[in-house]
Amino acid sequence: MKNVTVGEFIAESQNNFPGSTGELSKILSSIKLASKIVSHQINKAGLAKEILGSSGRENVQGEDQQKLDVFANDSFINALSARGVICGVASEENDSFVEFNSTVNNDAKYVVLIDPLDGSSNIDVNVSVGSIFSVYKRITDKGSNVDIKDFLQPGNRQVASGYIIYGSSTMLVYTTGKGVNGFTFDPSIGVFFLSHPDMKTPNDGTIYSVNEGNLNYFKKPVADYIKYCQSSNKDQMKTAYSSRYIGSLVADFHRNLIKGGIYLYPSTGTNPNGKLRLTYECAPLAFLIEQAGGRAISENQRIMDIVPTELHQRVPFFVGSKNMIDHLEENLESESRSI
Ligand code: P6P
Repeated sequence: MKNVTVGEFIAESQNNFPGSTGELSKILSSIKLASKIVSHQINKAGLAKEILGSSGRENVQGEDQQKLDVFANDSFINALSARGVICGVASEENDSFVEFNSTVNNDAKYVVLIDPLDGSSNIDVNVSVGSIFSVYKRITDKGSNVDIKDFLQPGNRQVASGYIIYGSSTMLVYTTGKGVNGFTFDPSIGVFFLSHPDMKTPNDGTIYSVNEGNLNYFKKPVADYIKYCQSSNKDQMKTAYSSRYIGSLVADFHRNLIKGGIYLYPSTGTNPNGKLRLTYECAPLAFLIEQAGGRAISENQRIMDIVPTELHQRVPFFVGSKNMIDHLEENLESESRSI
């Protein structure tokens, strides 16, 4: 495979969109820049104690905001605002959306939603973390101020989504609706190279990723599915499943995307609507997994069809290999029929 950089790939892909004006390409380039900056900080975190640990503040979720959460959030928002191609950003780290109120930005046609650094509490223990992004066309008029309704669109209206995983290597994985491609960062020359072209997730898998400590709080259909995964009854000729849960969504998602598997964050006692946020975590990953041949559902519908009612809305989230999601969905549907 010729060493294609992500910049070259974006430029070549732009030809897939007749009449495109290059704005989406500029957004992806902004995200690429921010991911390099964040990756650099994360990779030296263990040596630069001053960027580790808590910022002493809480985010809108009431979660302890890590210093690197703030750094990542600022890095993405600054990079995205600098190119004049989006009119606003919504972030896990901000109570409401951020307007870029310049004339140039108000004329822009896109909005971006981000989880700038998911799983950041894992950084102090050197576990992989990630950034997640989602891109929509605004629905308000060009030239007007961006509005909350621009950010509360169903996932099936996304024009692009992706993530960056800061792991043993830094990777950018994204889709613009024409398949999923993965790029690995070469820090020696500061370039992302195409390393995983046209990613497809296996229809089946033997990995299930869930916090089994919450098992007693899960609804019966979900608990029954997990018990099925835990069983390895040879009489049923069922392949033994493996439990793999890193506690870092992007890392668990990335492994399962490549190897096959299912990630579950159901509703629990402490999180009756689940823990993960629909707009900047579940919907972008749902777009990616569907483009790679997998599925993403909540308890009773496709993630991409849910119309958000609020920016930080949480939903139960099940994502991964098609056949595994189909099996879980059968459990959920038979339960709802029996009620
Ligand atoms: P729990 C990290 O806080 C996160 O949002 C995801 O990255 C991760 O999958 C999940 O929460 C872990 O949550 O409740 O199992 O610790």
